[in-house]
Amino acid sequence: MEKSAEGPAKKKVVAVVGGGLVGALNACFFAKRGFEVEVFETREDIRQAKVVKGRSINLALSHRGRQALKHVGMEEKIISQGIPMHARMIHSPSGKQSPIPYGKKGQYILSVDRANLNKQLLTEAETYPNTKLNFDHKLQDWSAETGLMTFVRSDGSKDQIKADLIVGCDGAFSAIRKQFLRRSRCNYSQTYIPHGYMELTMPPIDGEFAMKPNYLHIWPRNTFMMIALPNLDKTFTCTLFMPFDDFEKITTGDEVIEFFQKYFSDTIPLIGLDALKRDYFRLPALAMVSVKCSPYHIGDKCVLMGDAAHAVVPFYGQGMNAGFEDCIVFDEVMDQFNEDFSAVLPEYTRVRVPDDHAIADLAMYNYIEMRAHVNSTWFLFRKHVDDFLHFLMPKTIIPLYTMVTFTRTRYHKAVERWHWQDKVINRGLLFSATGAVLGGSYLLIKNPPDINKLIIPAEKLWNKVVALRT
Ligand code: FAD
Ligand code: EGU
Repeated sequence: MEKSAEGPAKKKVVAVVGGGLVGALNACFFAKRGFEVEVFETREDIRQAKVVKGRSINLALSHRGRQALKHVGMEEKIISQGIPMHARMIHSPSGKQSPIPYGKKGQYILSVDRANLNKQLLTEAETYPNTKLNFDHKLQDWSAETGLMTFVRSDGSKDQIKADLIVGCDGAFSAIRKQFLRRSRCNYSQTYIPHGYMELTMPPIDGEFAMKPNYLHIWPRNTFMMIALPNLDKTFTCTLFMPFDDFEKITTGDEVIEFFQKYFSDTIPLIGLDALKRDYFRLPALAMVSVKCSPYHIGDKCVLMGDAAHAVVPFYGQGMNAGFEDCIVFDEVMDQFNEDFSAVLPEYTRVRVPDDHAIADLAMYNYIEMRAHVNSTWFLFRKHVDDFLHFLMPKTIIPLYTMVTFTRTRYHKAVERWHWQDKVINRGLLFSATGAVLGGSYLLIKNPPDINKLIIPAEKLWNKVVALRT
């Protein structure tokens, strides 16, 4: 099923380094424009591999990611293999479950299988005759002066290849990015958080999902947190987030059970006692890193996208979504500047850096907030307050997660608006408080003994609200 690329044939060669989620999608974007696309990927073809190793089994796909898939005609196919999650399901320590919808009826996110998504995108890229996938090609080095790349293969042989444009989609530990760090006026920061994550599988019970399937299940426990997303095979993938120190404190099967008994007791019968004891020790907890850099380009030769440009901690479910949106933004700038790389690349950096940095900050902020004081009661309370304010003033107050998850509002604009909304809310509260004080003073004059009974609870409420907004 070969299809021809749109527009007149162009000879320029675009090398996409990394055939992960963003690399495979980007190959489609460039192929659609008629470039000669060469994808280079370290791993063997995952479509042939028996076991695909790597991070997280499933991911939350939301609006930004879906829009990018739509650009290359893949949205329907991918969503048909995703499981809609219309709400979060908050699990309290006692096992009580409370749903909180993501929004109105049509607003939901999708749980998608990472390996399947990656395979489908590679297969789609291959349907373009002007795309070639090169597996078992690990980028070792490249020259920013000449654009010459050196790849090593598993048999030890080397390949040297030149391209007109190099697109670095090689993930959080990008080899392409290394050349950026050697240059003057390149900014870079990387932060490992103290938490690690571990994935555990919850099998089906009697052939059915062990919990309600159309939810993002969350067990918020301050420093510990667990999240579960449904899979098509009726399992759930549970991801436990916890400080590395605490992971290491648990050394025996009995200690695992004791720990789960204390914090996630409702999941023990669902994951299974023996499976839990075994799986906890199968793989060590994995690290999470946040990476920021700028600029995203070197001259007219090279550009970074996806985790290579901005690895974010997963506490907003936006890493892949942001990387997919990178592809749309680049595509838009290509239209604007007629595919002139010397103009497109700096413009891409200019428009995209503030947004990627904003989502990196938001994800880190949410990590800190969750870790500091988010238990199940607090989580429920906060979301209900946000949703209530939205209900009262639907045009004025839009919850941050709504802007991030269900719109393509530029991430940095979403943050600006969030700060502005906070001011509006605080001012609103100030008016009410001023009103209360004035009213109170009047009452005080009229009827002195009663006022204390009125003011003391009001003050308590006010303090709660202040705590909430900071
Ligand atoms: P990667 O997926 O890392 O792909 C990079 C590719 O480059 C790989 O195939 C690799 O083999 C290849 N490569 C690396 N080095 C070289 C080299 N030298 N030469 C050639 N090839 C190379 N995001 C969401 O949107 N929603 C979620 O719910 C979500 N949940 C997450 C949960 C966890 C626990 C984690 C850790 C992340 C989560 N993310 C989520 C983030 C998401 O996984 C990443 O943002 C996404 O995978 C980035 O895609 P990428 O293609 O840029 O990088
Ligand atoms: C973490 C790991 C709930 C998948 C942030 C919400 C996540 C995901 C939330 C993982 C949370 C946290 C949001 C979505 C999503 C919530 C969101 C986090 C998917 C603010 C596979 N987060 N995640 N926020 O609102 O906007 O439901 O591993 F627990 S989806 Cl940490 Cl919307």
